[in-house]
Amino acid sequence: KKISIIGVPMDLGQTRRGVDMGPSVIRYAGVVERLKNIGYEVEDRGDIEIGRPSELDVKNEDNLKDLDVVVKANQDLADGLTDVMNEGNFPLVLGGDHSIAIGTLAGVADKYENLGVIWYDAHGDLNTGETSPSGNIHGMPLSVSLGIGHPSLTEIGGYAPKIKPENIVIVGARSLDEGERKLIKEKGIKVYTMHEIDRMGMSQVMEEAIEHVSKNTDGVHLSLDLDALDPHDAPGVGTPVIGGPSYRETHLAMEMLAEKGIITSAEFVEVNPILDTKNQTAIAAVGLVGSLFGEKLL
Ligand code: DIR
Ligand code: MN
Ligand code: MN
Ligand code: MN
Repeated sequence: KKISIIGVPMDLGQTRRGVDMGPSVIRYAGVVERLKNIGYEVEDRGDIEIGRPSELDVKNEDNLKDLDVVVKANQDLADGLTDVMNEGNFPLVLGGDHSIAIGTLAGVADKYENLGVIWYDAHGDLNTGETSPSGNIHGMPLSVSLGIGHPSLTEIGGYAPKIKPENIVIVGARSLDEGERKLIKEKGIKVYTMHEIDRMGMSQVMEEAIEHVSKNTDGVHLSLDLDALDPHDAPGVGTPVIGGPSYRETHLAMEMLAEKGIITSAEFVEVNPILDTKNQTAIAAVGLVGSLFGEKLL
């Protein structure tokens, strides 16, 4: 199967500049070569164009920063993904901050009745303008995809919702805002926090997570926020939270996904080279992409 890479140099979903260079440094770390070495045909479709607001980080009356530019880019991304899906290729999206998951899911979920989602993140990304302490749209893509939030976000792609709460699993959570906790309970969203990872180990967590997202679904999207990893292994992120899974544990998670062959689209987001050490976080991302696509030592 052919892999189509789309870069999304978006940094307006949060306020740490530099994450717009994510696609570029992940390419520099050799993502295309890595996938070709495993035997895949790969096309790099380049980057989605991101507009610039006249002034950065301005919240509108609904507590949403740079809404118009984020909406436009996500609409373009959704269209790009529709093309990739129509060609029958595997979409691999490189961020950019996590607000781009809105467009990714808008493009991907359209092709599935019941898309499963693995949200590998230190955070829940379940805020809305009402609950968000920051007004940063990168903290909202999962709720938006559930059809909860500002209509200009939830209606991207021309339909809502994109996904159902029972088809989602969040892995790696250790920072949840009050409104997010409420929504998780209300919707019954399956969450494996660091507590469960500590108790059961990553292997058992992933067994259960895979079972959960593949039960009643016809495809599974992986949305991997590099801030899910412990900051020791992934320092180049805008919102690091101590106490995360290691590179090794995350690597195992990717290998288990590869073994089961359930993933039908993926995105790797939030790599910020300005905050990184010698491109370590992009290199980690490329290692994880390799494992996700079945790379093996022997
Ligand atoms: C925080 C941070 N919960 C917010 N979210 C992040 O702004 O809503 N998500 N960093 O990955
Ligand atoms: Mn659908
Ligand atoms: Mn995060
Ligand atoms: Mn995130």
